[in-house]
Amino acid sequence: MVSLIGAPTDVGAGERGASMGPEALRVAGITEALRAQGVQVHDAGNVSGPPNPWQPPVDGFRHLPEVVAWNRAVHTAVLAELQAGRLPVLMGGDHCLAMGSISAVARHCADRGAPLRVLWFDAHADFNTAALTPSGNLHGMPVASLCGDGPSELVALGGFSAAHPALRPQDLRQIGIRSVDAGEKQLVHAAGIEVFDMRYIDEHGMRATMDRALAGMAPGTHLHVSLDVDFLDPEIAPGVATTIRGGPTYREAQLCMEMVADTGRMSSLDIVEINPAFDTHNRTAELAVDLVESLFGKSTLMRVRR
Ligand code: B3U
Ligand code: MN
Ligand code: MN
Repeated sequence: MVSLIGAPTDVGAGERGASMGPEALRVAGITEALRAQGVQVHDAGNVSGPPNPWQPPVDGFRHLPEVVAWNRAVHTAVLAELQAGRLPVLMGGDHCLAMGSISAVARHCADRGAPLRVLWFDAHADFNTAALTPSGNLHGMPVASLCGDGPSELVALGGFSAAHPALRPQDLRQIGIRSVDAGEKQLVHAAGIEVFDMRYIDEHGMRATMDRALAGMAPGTHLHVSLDVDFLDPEIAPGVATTIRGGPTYREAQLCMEMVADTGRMSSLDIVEINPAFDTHNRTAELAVDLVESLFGKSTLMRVRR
């Protein structure tokens, strides 16, 4: 059973509008598409939180109290669905919300002794800190915070700490990266994160990239997918505030999702950063729904034997 959880906010972003993401996905037919795959779907509605105050950064962070409030709400909602044995799909909202969802997934895994693998599909590494961030926007910081380098209230979500963070770099794979700030790059290297950037994808192809990103999962691994739609090339996904050209094509993106589906292990999903204010005809949400269909196993059943 899949549970859809909406988190209509843009408090972590540098532009307004990602708050419309959950409704854009519903209008694009996410529920019906999942049901067509034979998946049982429960739309849990939206979590709530404070409005976007639209203020400048304070001590390196924009809207920290609001980001904390939204992430606590997301953490609670995602953890409840996992504990009920359902597969949570977090519909953002901006990518700061992954701190709430992945900390919940990590809590659930730690309580059950289950290994965790996180696939982070994004144009950005999202590994900024207060000292490094060019913007103060917390959607540029969730990976660092989940790895223990962030504001204490966010690092502590789920009972984790800087010494025992929600996410260990060795459990993370980043795919599609093509925009990383200078200091951020050093931190990503120092943390030892496995990054499949666009150059890697260009040189090796998406199939080999995903084979590597999915390799070595122990039995019982909980696979979490965090899909920032700016991962996709802006030609196909214009409804994003932070488009970066040179991303994966429609076919490459579909292959990614099909290969995730083939593992049979995906147990939670974030779909974030859809911004209808930048879109026309809800194209990006419709594309995301196509990708969700593939994540849940849609295939044309016309494979040749390999
Ligand atoms: N690295 C920049 C830009 C950015 C990161 N994530 C998004 N944009 N979506 C920053 O502000 O941290
Ligand atoms: Mn992101
Ligand atoms: Mn991004």
